[in-house]
Amino acid sequence: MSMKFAPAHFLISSPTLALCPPSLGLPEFAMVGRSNVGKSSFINALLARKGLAKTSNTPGKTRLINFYHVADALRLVDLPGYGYAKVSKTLQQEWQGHMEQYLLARPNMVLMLIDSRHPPKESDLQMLNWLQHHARPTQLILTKMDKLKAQEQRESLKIASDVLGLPPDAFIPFSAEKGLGVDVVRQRMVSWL
Ligand SMILES: Nc1nc2c(ncn2[C@@H]2O[C@H](COP(=O)(O)OP(=O)(O)OP(=O)(O)O)[C@@H](O)[C@H]2O)c(=O)[nH]1
Ligand SMILES: [Mg+2]
Repeated sequence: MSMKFAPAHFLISSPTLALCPPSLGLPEFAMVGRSNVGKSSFINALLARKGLAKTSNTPGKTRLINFYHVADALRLVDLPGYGYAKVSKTLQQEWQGHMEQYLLARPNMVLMLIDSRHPPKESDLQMLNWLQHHARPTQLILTKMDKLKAQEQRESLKIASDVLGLPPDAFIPFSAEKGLGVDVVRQRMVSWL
């Protein structure tokens, strides 16, 4: 398929696994990560489409399970963040339940995003352990690298690697702002198929 990941369009928002569209045999890539880590911006960067996925500085922007249909060859799936979304605990737990059901059933690969400016949190460790426990193929991404100086970028990689117990090369450094890592991620996804 074209490495351009185009054309792409928004397909549907599904509240539950049962209401997700049929996969039609297309591979699915799901974004997970804490609220505000940059999942929706990551999708826009991969698709080179500013504003296709709705982003916001207010955590908890993405609700439901959002499907993007890409080049008639694959789908990207934007998920609500875990962590500090500005919504009620009850609602967060409800999302979490639907998200877990979706993650167990469908994606071929999970892209787990972590904000490079902060060490991974307990909730990240839990998510990673959960994905590993269920043997879900996972690619780690360090987001917002443009916010860090070169030295801080290296430190961030080391800290993330230490906290999560993975080698540094398990993480793809990324910036939706600068386009850093876009080609590497696309390559990784295509070679996964
Ligand atoms: N500087 C910089 N800002 C970014 C980058 N990626 C995302 N942001 C900003 O971070 C904020 C959150 O981005 P979103 O893409 O909405 O984050 P999200 O993970 O989808 O958030 P939820 O849907 O609430 O879980 C927005 O203000 C983005 O503009 C990046 O690579 N660099
Ligand atoms: Mg979002």
